[in-house]
Amino acid sequence: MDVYFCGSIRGGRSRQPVYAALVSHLERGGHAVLTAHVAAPDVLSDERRYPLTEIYRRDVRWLEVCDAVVAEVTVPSLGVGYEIAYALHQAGKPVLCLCQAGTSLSVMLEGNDTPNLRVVFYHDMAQALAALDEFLNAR
Ligand code: 6K6
Repeated sequence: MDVYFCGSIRGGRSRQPVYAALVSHLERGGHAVLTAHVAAPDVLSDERRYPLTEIYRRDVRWLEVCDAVVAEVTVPSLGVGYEIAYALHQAGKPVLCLCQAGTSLSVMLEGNDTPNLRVVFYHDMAQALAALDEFLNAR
């Protein structure tokens, strides 16, 4: 599947190692991750050379063509929130949100009963990866 992976960039990079583990797992499973750069340690310096409008338009195009969206939402990010809403309500894509257990997640996600959305709180990486596999296997 073509997977659009979302993770915080300007919202804060403290979960970058988790993003990298999720993207590696997806790629090992044979999926194409359109936004693998989100998991790269140097995404900010790498992508700074592109015009911001180009980045926005490319990301929206990928949201339109992907098969599924996976968002790691532990670190709050306006961009990730925007992508989730766009994926659900403009592009009609299934969305999995993964959040570290114990995080005070926005009610706009935790209380969201949109049929195409699944929110999973995980205690460790094994749980996160199992939720990821279950979500993609159901597509
Ligand atoms: C440009 C200037 C400085 O850094 C950049 C590179 N920025 C981005 N490159 C690619 N995707 C981005 C960039 N900024 C945000 N996004 C998208 O929004 C990604 O797909 C992330 O899932 C999400 C992160 O949003 P913020 O609000 O945390 O940055």
